[in-house]
Amino acid sequence: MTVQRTLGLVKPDAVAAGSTGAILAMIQAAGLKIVALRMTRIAAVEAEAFYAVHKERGFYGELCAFMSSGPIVAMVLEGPDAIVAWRNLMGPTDSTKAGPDTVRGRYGASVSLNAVHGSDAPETAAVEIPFFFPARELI
Ligand code: IDP
Ligand code: MG
Repeated sequence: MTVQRTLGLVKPDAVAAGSTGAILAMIQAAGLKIVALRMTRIAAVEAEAFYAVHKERGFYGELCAFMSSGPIVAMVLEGPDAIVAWRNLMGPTDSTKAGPDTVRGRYGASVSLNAVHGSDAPETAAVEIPFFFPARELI
C-alpha cells in the first residue's frame, strides 16, 4: 500500500446537474483526502491536449467538445492506493454498467456522459495533476 495522489474531475454533465457537492461527499466518505480543488473551464484545445492519448479514437472529437462545454471541478485526491481507490469509487467508463454505490452509477448517464474522470496510473497522474494545479496549490 502506497500513499498516492490522483487527479479527479467532475465533468460538465455532473457540474451542470448540480451533483458536485454529492460527489465530493462520496469522495470524503470513502476516506480520500482532497488536497486541491478548483472550478474551472477548459478550452477545446486544452481538452484535446488533456485527452491526446485518445486522439485516434472515434469519440475523440465528441469527448473534447463535451469536456469544454461547461465548467468542471478539478481536484487532487490523496490516500492509500488513491489511484485505484478513486477509479473503484468512480465505477466503469460506461455509466449504464456502473453499480449503485459508484459515482458513475449514481450521476453518470452513458459511456460518454459519465460524470467524472480519474487518472488511470501513477505516470498518468504525474502528468494530469500539474495540467490543472501548480505545485504551490497542493496542500
Ligand atoms: P475512463 O474515463 O473510464 O478512463 P477512457 O477509456 O479513458 O475512460 O475514455 C475517456 C473518456 O472518453 C470517457 O470517460 C468517456 O467520457 C469518453 N468515452 C470513452 N469511450 C467512449 C465511447 O465509446 N463513446 C463515447 N465516449 C467515450
Ligand atoms: Mg481514462
